Amino acid sequence: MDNEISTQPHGMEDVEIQEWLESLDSVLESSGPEVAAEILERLRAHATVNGIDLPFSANTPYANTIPVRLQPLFPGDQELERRIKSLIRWNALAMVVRANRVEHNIGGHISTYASAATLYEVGFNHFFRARSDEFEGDTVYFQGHASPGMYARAFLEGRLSAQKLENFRRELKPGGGLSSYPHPWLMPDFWEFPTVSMGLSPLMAIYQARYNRYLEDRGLKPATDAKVWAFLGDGETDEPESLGAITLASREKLDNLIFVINCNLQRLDGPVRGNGQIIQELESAFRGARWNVIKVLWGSEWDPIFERDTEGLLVKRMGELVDGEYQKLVVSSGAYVREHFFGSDPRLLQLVEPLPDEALRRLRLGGHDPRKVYAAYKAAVDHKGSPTVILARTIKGYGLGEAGEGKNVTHQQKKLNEDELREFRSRFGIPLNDEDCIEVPFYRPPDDSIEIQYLRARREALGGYVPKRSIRAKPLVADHDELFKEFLEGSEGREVSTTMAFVGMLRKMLKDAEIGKLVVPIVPDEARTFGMESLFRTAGIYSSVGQKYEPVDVNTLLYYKEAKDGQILEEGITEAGSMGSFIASGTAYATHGINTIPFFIYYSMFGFQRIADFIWAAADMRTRGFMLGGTSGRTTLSGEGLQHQDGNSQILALPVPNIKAYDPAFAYEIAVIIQDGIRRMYKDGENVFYYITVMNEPYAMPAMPGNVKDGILRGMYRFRPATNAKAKLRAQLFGSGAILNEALRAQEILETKYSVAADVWSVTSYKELYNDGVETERWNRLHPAEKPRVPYVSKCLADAPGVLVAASDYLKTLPNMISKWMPRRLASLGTDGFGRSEGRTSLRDFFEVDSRFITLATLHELFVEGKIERSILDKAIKDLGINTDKPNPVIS
Ligand SMILES: Cc1ncc(C[n+]2csc(CCOP(=O)(O)OP(=O)(O)O)c2C)c(N)n1
Ligand SMILES: [Mg+2]
Repeated sequence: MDNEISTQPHGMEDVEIQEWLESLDSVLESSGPEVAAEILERLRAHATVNGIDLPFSANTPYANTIPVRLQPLFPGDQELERRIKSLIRWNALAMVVRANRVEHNIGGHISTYASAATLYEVGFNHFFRARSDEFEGDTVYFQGHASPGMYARAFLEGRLSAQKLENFRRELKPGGGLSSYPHPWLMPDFWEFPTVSMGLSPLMAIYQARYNRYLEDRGLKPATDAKVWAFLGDGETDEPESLGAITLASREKLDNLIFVINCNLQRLDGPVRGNGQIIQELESAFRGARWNVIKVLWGSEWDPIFERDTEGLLVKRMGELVDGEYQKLVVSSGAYVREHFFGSDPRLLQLVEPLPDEALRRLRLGGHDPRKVYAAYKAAVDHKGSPTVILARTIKGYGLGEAGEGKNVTHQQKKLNEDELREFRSRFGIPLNDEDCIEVPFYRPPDDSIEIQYLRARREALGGYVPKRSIRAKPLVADHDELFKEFLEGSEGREVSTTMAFVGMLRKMLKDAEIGKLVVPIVPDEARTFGMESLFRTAGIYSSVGQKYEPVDVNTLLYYKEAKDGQILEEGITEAGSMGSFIASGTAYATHGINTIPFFIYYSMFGFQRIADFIWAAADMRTRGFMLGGTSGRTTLSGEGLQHQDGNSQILALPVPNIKAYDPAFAYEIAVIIQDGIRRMYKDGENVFYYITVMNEPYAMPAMPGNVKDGILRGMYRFRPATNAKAKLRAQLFGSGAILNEALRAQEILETKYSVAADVWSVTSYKELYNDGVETERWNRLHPAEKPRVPYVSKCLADAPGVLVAASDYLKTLPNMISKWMPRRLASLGTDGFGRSEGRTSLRDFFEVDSRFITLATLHELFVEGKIERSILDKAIKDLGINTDKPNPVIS
């Protein structure tokens, strides 16, 4: 390992090394650590100048970062806190064991919390400040699998009943229960942040901390010293998202951010780095990213041993072991530890000679020692200028003994036998006798007990209970009719894309008296793609340091203006990070009591497809706001090809229950959707958010044809009826987004060339129509005695004559999923398959979604129904120039 301290390089005498070490000690004593560091730095520079090739290392030795002499006094009653913690340990274990007794395999985790209990308890008793009217409070991301510990604490606090605990993981039982993991959707008064999909919460926490600063710099909230704490597993750090944004945190000097990584050296299957050292690996990654790194490796019991070790042998030995060996030591006897750890050098053995084997076995790790943890937390909250990460060593399944402490199987341990329960009870001093304890009852001392009194007093001192979620923002009041009015009127022949139309609305919203300040445009390095550069100058790009340089384009109208109070979050090429900002912004109504309204616009293919799990977390968190999938439509985005052309996202939006997905064609449709969205989310407080696809194909935007608002919002309305409603041959054409224009062109071809009179419908949301149909069916099933309800699609088409043809720039399955509520069979055209780098005309021919193919599909349906001769079809294929031997786009 590169953190080794070599004690005898190249025959150097011990005494020489000793002299160097002693002189450093004396500098340290006489002049302090800063001078000592300065000397070392100078020595390093001197060595480099003299050609000494010093190996690069971002590591410090395998030792506690905070030396004993700088360790603050522990301010709490340590013994009492230990007893409280023991009770929480017991109840957390009881929840899981009981749940699995009632229902085999219901699951739950014991060992994660068992290893992290001290890390949380020191936080709860001394650091986590609650939200209140006066203070925004600290924000805590709890590790998902540690949830039983949070529930068990809330039980002691009197916030959760025994019945709720009894129904852990069975929230559908009478009286309710507790969700397996932190889910604001399921426990909206308790959890704030879903963390169990590993790797999401570290990134979300970083962007949360950054968003807090953004709100301050924009004057939307006062500056405070509130912290964002994120508790992670060491295994979790292998998720690319976990460390993917750490340089943003240091670049932004987010000293309001603290990561606590519970380094129990284990993940689910086994060791995180059996053959390496995860702590050292993480240290170098975070130090390299300029974080303040605090290692909490060894408990106080080690302090006197270190003190005796004047030669640095112990630190050296500690740096030698790989994690697999450490894990083995944890489960071994004191004699084994003596032989295998200290036995490598007689001088090490001498250090521990006075200690009996039992004491060696009980040498605690830093993450289990409240004094060490307190010291680290204190240093972290006091640290200025960069984020802090605490790497705390613990044992997975701490206290489970034979039932799993430190064992590879411990993560999945949900059942304990009688002996194991009794042992756990005794180890943590739970006042239950041998008989009672095997029933694993929940145990809470009376309200007037010293434990409960202490615990409550501590929380009172810190402002109340954590976690707790509440909606603190007041609803908006304005109706915004004026704001959106102009967009209902059409572009008077001017060709604009829906993206341009949206940007126009955004520009206007930014100036609005009520929502102007609250709008948060978020874009991952695509503002120019979407024609948003005009906003750079007017709204400004947020930068915590303002603009330290004269921008190269300063003489142009639309120069790249960064400002401390800039409103746009230009996130760079990170859709995940942008989503982190979207979530922080869209949940500020709860976290901060501020109704910020995020508009996150991005390349649609890099949204649901790439960061769907963040979107899922946003949904869980009841995030509000608008996501805009830009340059969408597989045949509408020309030239970009297979990777960029999106025919998927409207499908991928289907599984997210509370996202409303729209594929509008015209500016007025977007205006209606956004205006209504603001009302629903920010006035009526609905827990929905929006996905709107916008395109870059320019065309004239029509005025809204009468009041079709209801139809736009519900998913479809008749945009242009046939001129000759009495015609013999009839059809209904359904189009969405830019493809609606193809349907309109087909309408003309059909009428002029084939005497088919078609109505054209704009389908703004297949998802809305689908949900309505499914819900109607369900209601009818559950209420057979009542008059059956009719799906909206069926109502719309009840009197609509003729064949039915849909064309979409997304997969054919989108229209198909509502076809069963249509009066007749539906022919669907869509863009299944890989895109091509081509122009729109060729793409729409290739995917068979242009006006020609809509015409052909309509004629074919009429032919199938026996309404026209085949010869008409044959002629149409010729006249329309359709190559019947063309490759199948789905598989080519
Ligand atoms: C994205 C994701 N992948 C896999 C899992 C399944 N999983 C749950 S816990 C766990 C191991 C956790 O190990 P670690 O992060 O070290 O946490 P510990 O329990 O050891 O504190 C795994 C793989 C998950 N929850 N999320
Ligand atoms: Mg772990």
